[in-house]
Amino acid sequence: MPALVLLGAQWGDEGKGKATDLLGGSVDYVVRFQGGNNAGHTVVVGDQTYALHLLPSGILSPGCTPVIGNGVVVDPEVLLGELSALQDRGVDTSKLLVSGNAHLITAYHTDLDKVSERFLGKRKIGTTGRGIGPAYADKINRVGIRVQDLFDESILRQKVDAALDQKNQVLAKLYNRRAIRPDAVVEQLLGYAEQLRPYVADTTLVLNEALDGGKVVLFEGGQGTLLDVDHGTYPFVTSSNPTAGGACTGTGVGPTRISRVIGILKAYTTRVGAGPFPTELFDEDGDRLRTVGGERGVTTGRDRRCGWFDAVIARYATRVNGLTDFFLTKLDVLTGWERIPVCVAYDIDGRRVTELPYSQTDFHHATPVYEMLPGWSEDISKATTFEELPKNAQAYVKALEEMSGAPVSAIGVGPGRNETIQIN
Ligand code: 2SA
Ligand code: GDP
Ligand code: MG
Repeated sequence: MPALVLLGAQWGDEGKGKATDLLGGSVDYVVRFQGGNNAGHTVVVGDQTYALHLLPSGILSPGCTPVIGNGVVVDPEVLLGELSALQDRGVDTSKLLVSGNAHLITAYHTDLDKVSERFLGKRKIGTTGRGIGPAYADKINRVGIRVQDLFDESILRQKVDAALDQKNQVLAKLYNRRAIRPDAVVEQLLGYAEQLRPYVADTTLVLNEALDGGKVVLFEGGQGTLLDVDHGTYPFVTSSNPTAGGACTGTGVGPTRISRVIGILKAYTTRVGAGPFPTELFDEDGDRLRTVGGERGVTTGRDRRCGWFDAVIARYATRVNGLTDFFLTKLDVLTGWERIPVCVAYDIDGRRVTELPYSQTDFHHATPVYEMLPGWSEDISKATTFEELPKNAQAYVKALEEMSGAPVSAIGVGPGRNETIQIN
């Protein structure tokens, strides 16, 4: 198993952190390839709960090298803060590698993120306010600052000048705000340089050499397929590619190296931030999913929107990622419902549609067509084999597998490392 990808098959928060941690013991490298500290990945180890934002979840597996790839946007202050918080809890962080080509999130990116959301008003995206969109915009606009720029003061000054030139005019004219002083930005960034230096590497070379030497590399996605800037519910998306192709561009590892793409799929659906969500519930069922599932943003603390499982979305995730298998998470949260609705198709202005519509107008008009599956009332959190699950829970998993187009290879029945059923 040379390289494998693990990614979110819905709108994020499917349980990728736990799944990565589970595989952490059997892989040599865990690599983040997109996004930044907008992510919130929860890992529960024994009685300890870790919330990781920028660091790969593999940092909690002692034998594993965590890597931040070139496709990630790095807020240096957040990175150093997260490292020292883990060090305080006794976690060894010394193996971390950070790509010199990764772009930096600076204070002006976070400011711009917050200001532009405020100006969008009712039309806002509901971003995490972590500067993700503005940092990626600068990267594409070729005025981004990269990690390696921290080690060449003259280049850093030129780049910060270039980045701020246009921004200061926009800030003054459009938002009536004061100009940002390039000198102050440069001073702040230089202050991080020496602390970051030991971690910085040519991670593309490291990963390809590791693969040549027979090591196993796991690419850990942030957010989820429907938040992908190309394949998600644009414009209500994040500014990167959390789909499988992002693992290649975000690390410099070619697609021929990847032999497995695992989609993490929640047994129901959640979304945080604005945008269409056909199976969203506004009733007691939605409240119950939120409460029992603990559906609250790990980064921002926002309540997540909750709804029933949507097979149209799961099938779409199989298609755009070329998924080989699913980890089905949070099955335990569904315990106690007499009947569980599952969305098998959409009704769009009287038409029955079974594939995700590419048109935004159609998707906004989509209403779910439900099939009712029988529920179960037994506690399943102690189950360790598929056969130990109640018959109706087994049938629910089988039905989702059939509808989603790829086999289920693991089932989550609780947040802990051991609360997982492996299926061979
Ligand atoms: P951004 O900040 O530019 O990436 O926001 C754009 C959209 O992407 C959504 N997004 C997320 N959705 C789910 N989980 C995320 N991580 C945190 C978590 C979120 C939190 O694990 O709970 O704490 O609120 C995440 N990150 C970005 C975001 O809601 C926007 O819809
Ligand atoms: P991620 O962003 O995909 O890593 O997911 P988050 O950490 O944002 O949210 C998933 C939440 O569900 C976390 O609190 C996990 O501890 C928890 N979790 C993961 N798998 C399971 C499961 O199978 N059952 C239950 N009850 N909780 C789970
Ligand atoms: Mg999350």
